[in-house]
Amino acid sequence: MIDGGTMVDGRRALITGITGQDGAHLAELLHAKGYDVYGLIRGQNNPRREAVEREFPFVTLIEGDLTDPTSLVRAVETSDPAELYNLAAISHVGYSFKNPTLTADVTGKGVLNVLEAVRVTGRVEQTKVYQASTSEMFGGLDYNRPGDGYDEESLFHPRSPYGVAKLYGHWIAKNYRESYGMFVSCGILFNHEGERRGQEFVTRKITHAVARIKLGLQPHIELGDLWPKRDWGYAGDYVEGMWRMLQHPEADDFVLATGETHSIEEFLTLAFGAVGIDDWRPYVKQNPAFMRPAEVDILLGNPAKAENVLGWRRAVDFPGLVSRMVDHDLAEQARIAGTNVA
Ligand code: NAP
Ligand code: G4F
Repeated sequence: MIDGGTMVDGRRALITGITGQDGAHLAELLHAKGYDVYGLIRGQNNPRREAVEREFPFVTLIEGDLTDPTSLVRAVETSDPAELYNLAAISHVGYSFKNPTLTADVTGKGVLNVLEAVRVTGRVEQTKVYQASTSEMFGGLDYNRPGDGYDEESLFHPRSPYGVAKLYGHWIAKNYRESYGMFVSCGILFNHEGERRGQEFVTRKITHAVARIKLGLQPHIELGDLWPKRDWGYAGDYVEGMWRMLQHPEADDFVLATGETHSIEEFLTLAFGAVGIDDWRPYVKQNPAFMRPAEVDILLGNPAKAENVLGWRRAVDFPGLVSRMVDHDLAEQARIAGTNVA
């Protein structure tokens, strides 16, 4: 088993998606382990740049975009990474229905651009790559129910432009493993959340609104469908799993999940309950604008392989996840509003 506290002083890592939720958790983790951390940042004036520079002054930022192969070659040459974590993507499923071509270019073909940057710079032997694959590739359809949980052998049937693009990324990563012997491991990660989650995702949208409703700052929240079920874990636990995949002697695919599934209604019950509101229904309105042309009814993962082979375990459970997100948002909203939370 790999020791979770291993120090690897001076090893270089490049993270794409440094401004995202997982990028933040991973930068913190790798820095604590002694890595020199580089981050790919896009745009001539990325609004999140200042926050990254403030929170992670140890990260060297390199400008680049997943759709610009030359910029990726430069990023790889500059950082010369032993480990490259490809986290960048258009990652919002609803947005991918509205911008399917962009999603294909970034979330799908962008993976090819990253792999090619490693290959054409002659780093097939020296750079290990982590590809951020997703449980959205499974789809949750009637003929393909998760049973005891989707695992690495389960069928894929993606239900969104995002899921389809990710499936391309997953297979091109496996293809580079098989064709060139590149060390590329794919983490098939189920939903993972936390206080750094973007507010466009349902969990953070809910905990942010719950805090504001409790403080009298907003009257209600508008959501789409409430019946879908997800296997929700904590992002801090999942980046540890990503790192473990690249320390394993062989490149492979691994599911990271909690093995539990809960509906959005259950999330609402716990989140409102955490601020002393027993009945959430008066505060929730349904708005078709937040519904999707095709929905993934249920996601449930089986993390047995990652647990047995990598020694990975999630630490935060579902109630613990909801309460830490609500507590964080309550404190943050109270601070912004200048009130005290008892
Ligand atoms: P996130 O918070 O949405 O972050 C996405 C990152 O991608 C941001 O840093 C964004 O940077 C960057 N990005 C977007 N387009 C780009 C482009 N064209 N070039 C370079 N960077 C670009 O996502 P996350 O939750 O951290 O997830 C990390 C990865 O894991 C994603 O690939 C996601 O699809 C995958 N995943 C996530 C989950 C989950 O539950 N969180 C589960 C399975 C898989 P900007 O600041 O420029 O927008
Ligand atoms: O929070 P979500 O947007 O996450 P979703 O679609 O499961 O995707 C996330 O997890 C994937 C892993 O399975 C990642 F690959 C992906 O990048 C992303 O991180 O939506 C969760 C559920 C859906 O069923 C959605 O229809 O919540 C439902 N929902 C209901 N009302 C809503 C809303 N989702 C959002 N974002 N906003 C709503 O108002």
